[in-house]
Amino acid sequence: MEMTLRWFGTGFDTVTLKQIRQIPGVTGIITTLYDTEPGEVWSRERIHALKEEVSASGLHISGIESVNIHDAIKVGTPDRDKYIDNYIETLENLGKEDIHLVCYNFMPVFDWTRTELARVRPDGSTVLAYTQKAIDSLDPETMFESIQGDANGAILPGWEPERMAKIKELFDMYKDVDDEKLFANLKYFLERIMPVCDKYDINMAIHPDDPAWSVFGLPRIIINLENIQRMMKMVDNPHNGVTFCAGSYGTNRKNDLPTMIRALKGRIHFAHVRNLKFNSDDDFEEAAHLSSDGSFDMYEIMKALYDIDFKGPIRPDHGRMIWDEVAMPGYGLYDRALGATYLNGLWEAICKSQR
Ligand SMILES: [Mn+2]
Repeated sequence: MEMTLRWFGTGFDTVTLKQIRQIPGVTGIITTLYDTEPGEVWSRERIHALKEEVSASGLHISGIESVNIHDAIKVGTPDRDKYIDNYIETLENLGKEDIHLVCYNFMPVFDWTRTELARVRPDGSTVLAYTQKAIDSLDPETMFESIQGDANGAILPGWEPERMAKIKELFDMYKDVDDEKLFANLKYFLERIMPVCDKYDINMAIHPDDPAWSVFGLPRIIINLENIQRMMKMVDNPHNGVTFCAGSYGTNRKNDLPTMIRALKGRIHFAHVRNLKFNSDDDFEEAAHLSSDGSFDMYEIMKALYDIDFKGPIRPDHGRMIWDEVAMPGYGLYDRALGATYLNGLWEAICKSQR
């Protein structure tokens, strides 16, 4: 595996490439063109400039998170081909710039859902949290306003104000889309992009739905092993793979994370590894990466990745806000640096004990 960190780009991220370069063992960057809209073509020039900026810091781009999918593709509207053509052009430009990993998601309306961005934990750190009770009493159209105040001024990925302004319209677009329709639209998209992925050896890594069940009555399909296997079979190409996000699949306690990892050998192209602390089955908060701070056995997760001979990029995921840092919730420097170091430590111990 290669240890990486997500970085939103100069002007969008409070963390600098110089700081990331100083986290021991982190060599790769997972990034994006944060100011592009879904459906827009990423020019080769801009991708190249981003690459140059990252290499000048002594790091390199290990993958893109994300190239977002236009709603027309997810809904399957008559104009979807135009947006798929644009997506293919973006993939081509990434391929020409020697970038071979693209993370994306196929979630309707909301990229991810939390009900709190700054829950205070016993140690005084703050974390993102979720309770089903809060969701059930929330109007999805006002959810954005209700949590935005805790965002530390950051624009949260998938929660861009322009997007949230047309939330009613978005719900309307998806009103006839159920799980089956969403699967069919994903298949259509994947079949169209696989030739360019084959040509440039680009691994597509779908990110799970977060949380891994339906919220606000919207369809959710990338939620468990059965559905991932269905997705991989319906377009059976090694470039059609997954981002194994422990914190997202782990929201559903029926998902046995190490077992899932072993079952997905060869098709996990990217890994997000983090811990959650469950207070009950439908109340969880994001913990430190350390096993004993949360509910997951992080050793078993890393051991499963080792056992499937995982060679792709891995990154610590959301961190707690600690040491008075002010940053995008989940994406500060300090706790993610601790997470990367801890995961590297587990990995070294696993490698050496297996010799
Ligand atoms: Mn993730």
